[in-house]
Amino acid sequence: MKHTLSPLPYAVDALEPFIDAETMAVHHDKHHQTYVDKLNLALEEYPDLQKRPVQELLANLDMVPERIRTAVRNHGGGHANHCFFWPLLKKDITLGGDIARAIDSDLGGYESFKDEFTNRATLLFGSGWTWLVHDGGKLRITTTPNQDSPLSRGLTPLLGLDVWEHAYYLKYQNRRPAYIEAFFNIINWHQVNDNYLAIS
Ligand code: MN3
Repeated sequence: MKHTLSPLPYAVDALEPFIDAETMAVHHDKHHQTYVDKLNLALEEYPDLQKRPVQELLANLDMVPERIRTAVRNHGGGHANHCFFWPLLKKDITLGGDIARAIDSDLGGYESFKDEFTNRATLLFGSGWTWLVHDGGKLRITTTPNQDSPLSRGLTPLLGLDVWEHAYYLKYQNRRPAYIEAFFNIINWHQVNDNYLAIS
């Protein structure tokens, strides 16, 4: 059974003007598709692994044969990170609920969260992701290089920002800070809250 690319859960122009339609189309239809294709290629000779959710493989990379481990980490990570990312984006959603209270108690409130998240995303060298995660005890902000998943570090992602240039270059060129600032207008806090409530 092969992994497949689900359609974007909204129109490509739904996030305008913060993320433009062309970027969304290329990002989803080309970049994400490529991660799916290369993950399938890596798993071709491993039918048992094909059946498992990619999140499970990423949480247990040691159990993935060494021959395909890097491919699963990169392309499986790319697939999982982007599947996680698309539903996190929506305009005009206000922060509230249990996640708001957790941000207050663990991170010192929204402004402090936003400052730290922005700094980590801005300073991340090269390609990678900035995350709001739950570490089993509390919320924290972290980054991963390339397409590494927080799941491989035993962390539960709640919110993630793709800071690869392919996520913003067509509209923002080298201005990563402007892209990061725009992101705060399109965080789907309902989804983040659901992710938080799903932690058992
Ligand atoms: Mn991407």
